[in-house]
Amino acid sequence: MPRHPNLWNPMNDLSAAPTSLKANILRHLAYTLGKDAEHASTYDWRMALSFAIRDQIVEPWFASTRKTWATGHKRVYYLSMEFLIGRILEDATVNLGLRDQAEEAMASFGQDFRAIIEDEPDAALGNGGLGRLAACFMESMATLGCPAYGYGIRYEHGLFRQRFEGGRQVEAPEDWLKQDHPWEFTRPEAAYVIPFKGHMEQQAGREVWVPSETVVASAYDTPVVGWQGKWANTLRLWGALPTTMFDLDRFNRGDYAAAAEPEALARTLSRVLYPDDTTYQGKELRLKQEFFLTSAALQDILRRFLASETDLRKLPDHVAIQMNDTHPAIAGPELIRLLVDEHGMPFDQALPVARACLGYTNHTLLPEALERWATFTFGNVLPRHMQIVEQIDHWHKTEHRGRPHYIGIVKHHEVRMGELAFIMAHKVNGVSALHSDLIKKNLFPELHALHPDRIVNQTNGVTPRRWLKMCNKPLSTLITDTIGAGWEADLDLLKGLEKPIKTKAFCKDFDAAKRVNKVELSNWLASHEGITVNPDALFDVQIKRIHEYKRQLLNILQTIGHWEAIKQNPNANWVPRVKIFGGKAAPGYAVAKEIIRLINDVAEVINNDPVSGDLLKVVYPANYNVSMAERLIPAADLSEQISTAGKEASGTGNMKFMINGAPTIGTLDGANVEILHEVGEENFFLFGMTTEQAMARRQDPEHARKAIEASQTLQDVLQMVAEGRFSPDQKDRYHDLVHRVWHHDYFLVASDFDAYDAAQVRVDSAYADRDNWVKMAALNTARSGFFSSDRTIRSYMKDVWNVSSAL
Ligand code: 26W
Repeated sequence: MPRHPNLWNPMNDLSAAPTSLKANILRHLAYTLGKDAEHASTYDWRMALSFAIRDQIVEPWFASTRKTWATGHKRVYYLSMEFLIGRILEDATVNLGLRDQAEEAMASFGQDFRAIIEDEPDAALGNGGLGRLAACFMESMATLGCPAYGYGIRYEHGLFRQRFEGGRQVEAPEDWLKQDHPWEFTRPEAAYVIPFKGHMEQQAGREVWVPSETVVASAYDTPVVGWQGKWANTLRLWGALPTTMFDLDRFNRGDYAAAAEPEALARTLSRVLYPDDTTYQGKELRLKQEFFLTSAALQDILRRFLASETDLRKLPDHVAIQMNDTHPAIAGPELIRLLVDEHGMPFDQALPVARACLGYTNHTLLPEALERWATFTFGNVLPRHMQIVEQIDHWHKTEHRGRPHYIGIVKHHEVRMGELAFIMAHKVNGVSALHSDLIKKNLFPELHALHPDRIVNQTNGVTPRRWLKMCNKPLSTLITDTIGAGWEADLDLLKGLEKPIKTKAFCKDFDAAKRVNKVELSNWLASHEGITVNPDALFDVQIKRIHEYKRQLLNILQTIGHWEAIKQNPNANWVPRVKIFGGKAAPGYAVAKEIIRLINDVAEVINNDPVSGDLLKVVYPANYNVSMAERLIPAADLSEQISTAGKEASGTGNMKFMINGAPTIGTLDGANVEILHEVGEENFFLFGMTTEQAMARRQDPEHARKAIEASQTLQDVLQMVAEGRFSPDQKDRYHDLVHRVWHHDYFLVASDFDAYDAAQVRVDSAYADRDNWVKMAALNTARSGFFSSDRTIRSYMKDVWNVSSAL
């Protein structure tokens, strides 16, 4: 490590420039980390830099909080079981306008800024789209000066780490809190008792809940700073602590393990994130986690309200609570319980108050992902809430007496959380135009008929600070050089690129920026995956959770067909391709895991084929996460958004690719529909059945067989897989998988195969026309303004929360 003579005594530097970032870094290195620069590791430097940057956030954070109190401004509370944040340090430096300064400071200490940034573990407190959306929303609310709190759980272990063994996914626990986490402030004074189980008793003519278990929810606050540091909000995550730490009697009797039991038991509540976003499982621990988050949040909200107000009937004037899917849908009954049991409000008054505060966002139509609790489990864990749910159900039914087939909350011995959330919310929203329509038509048609103004659409968005400014320096520099600064907070300004795109000079620069990213990714793939790829090949990327409806299978089968075509005619004018996959499967989702293994097996064979050589490579780096997405998206030429129509609620990855100048190959699903509308058909590779066509197609029980028999390519591909071409050590490995395509192809891989294959041929010829391709890519960026989460949040503020900016 190079020595810097002025470093050895940090005090000298401090006195020289007491307010500089450099001085603050050195001060933290010495006084917070207790390290001398000479002996500091990358970790020490990262911590010192993080604390120095955090210091810069504290002031806007205090100012924002003070202003909200002083003006009595309405606050938004975003309740979510998941916040998929990723790394914080670089994002914070970018938003504070300190990135270059921080880089320069670290360089002056002989430290590589990149290495320091990458030393930070991802905060992976989420599974995928829903959790990442919550993180983008937190950043946009701070940018817009919308006073807000995010409420979640401080999971000790976030989403599992994925590695591949013999091509198979193996899960390992994730450990983001193993090192100190510099971004949070422990708030032991913000603690609430969370009751569970027990029974109901009559006391003085009132029903009283006598719980048999309690834990304490204790707060940890992370400030979330918006663009240019004008506003900062709080992400408050709850950790579980025992009400009684330790059983001293047992300890004194020598029963040491049992003595620590209460602590161990309580801690399980915030121990791990459920890694399943596929199937609803009905596990008691999950219900307890959901109630733990929700009750802690609501107690905190009421405490804050009552610090300045007295009349709880005014709650909706000061408080908007958003339920991120049904996971916190117990908020309806819990808010009623707190108002009625703790604050003496009559039920008939409490219900409309609660409803006027609550909004519900639906994120999936998949029936297997919709939460329903057995009344037995629900009543056992939350006996008081079971009563309240029945009361709500009865009240709603009475309000709509005479409906021919009334849709209730409790049915067939189950509590249906979707119906509960719908009935207890004043607004219900889907996350793309198509999805919101399908909610009306297919998911809640009855409730929609009763409440025709309740369902609204709020198309998702992503934050352009993280997903362009931060992750794609070459492109964001070019944009600023071309249209000036300001687009970061007003993404519609990207429209200003349309004119320059008509010039050769701009297109050359745009292409050059993409190439820098592709070279960087190639180098990373070489060092991390040991694979050499040609940076001039077309980088074709599908990154998302592995799920049948997302159809990674369609992609890999088409890849096999393409490989076979190359082998038949290796000297033809092929466009070289690199197929990149990324994503995790839920640990219990066997079919998804089989698809992962197939992709890895296919990669093994294709990548070692001298005939196809550089014309086709398949790479699947393990452990896809937010940080990997930040690397892959800026380097992508083609965005794969190929879900079966009607199944992807929105997608947000699709928007990130568009912003970063990668055209989409995709179906008419989720927000793809709106991307197509914005970018124009000539800049989007559309294929496949519509939602209606897909539904009609399934009516024919022979649809898959017919599609396969009509496609020679698909027949050949399935034959190769079935014969074991990609599993020579176990020829029948994919026998079941191929059988399912023939006979149980619910997601219509076979029926869309030829259309997808043809769209890929269109991609190849478009890519071969370089000038036009670059133009197409650049137009994707220019027309992506709609997909900023600032637009989404503004719309929630107006249509759902009725709250204004405090800036
Ligand atoms: C109960 C198990 C469970 C857990 C999580 C079921 C379902 C989920 C989520 C609702 C799944 C999810 O992440 N949905 C995604 O939400 C994104 C943000 O709105 C959308 O862009 C994706 O299309 C949608 O799949």
